[in-house]
Amino acid sequence: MAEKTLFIVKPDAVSRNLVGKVILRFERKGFKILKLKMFIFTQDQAEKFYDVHKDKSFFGELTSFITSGPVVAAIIEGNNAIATTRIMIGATKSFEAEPGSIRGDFGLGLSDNIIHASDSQESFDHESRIAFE
Ligand code: FUP
Repeated sequence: MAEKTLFIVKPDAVSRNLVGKVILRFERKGFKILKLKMFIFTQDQAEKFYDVHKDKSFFGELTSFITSGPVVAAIIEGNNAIATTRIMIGATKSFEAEPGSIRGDFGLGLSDNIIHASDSQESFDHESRIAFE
């Protein structure tokens, strides 16, 4: 079933010139890119984007990292997009993520963990509204 999801190449990956390599994974897998945008999150957008984490100890660190430089957001479409993309990005902690996953292959960080991807239809609706507003 064709489904849409959102991913965001985070500031660490953009500054390390990994945008093309990350996007390539999704094209190679068979997803179609519907929208693509480079921008810098404002503080207000970041706080809304991550509002599920607003009571967590790492919220300040998270919003300051995501606003620290340009990101590249994409909406892609394909079979089972939300769950498949989550498999492709790997575990949240890059240093524990499986080799072969995007985080497992490209990073070692936690807040600087290369890529974000929506984990449900609700988060896709919320996050894509903010990223493509
Ligand atoms: P994920 O969906 O894999 O991006 O992970 P979460 O939604 O659990 O976390 C959102 C972001 O918060 C992660 F990208 C990394 C960051 N984070 C921290 O900085 N510290 C933590 O202890 C947990 C998550």
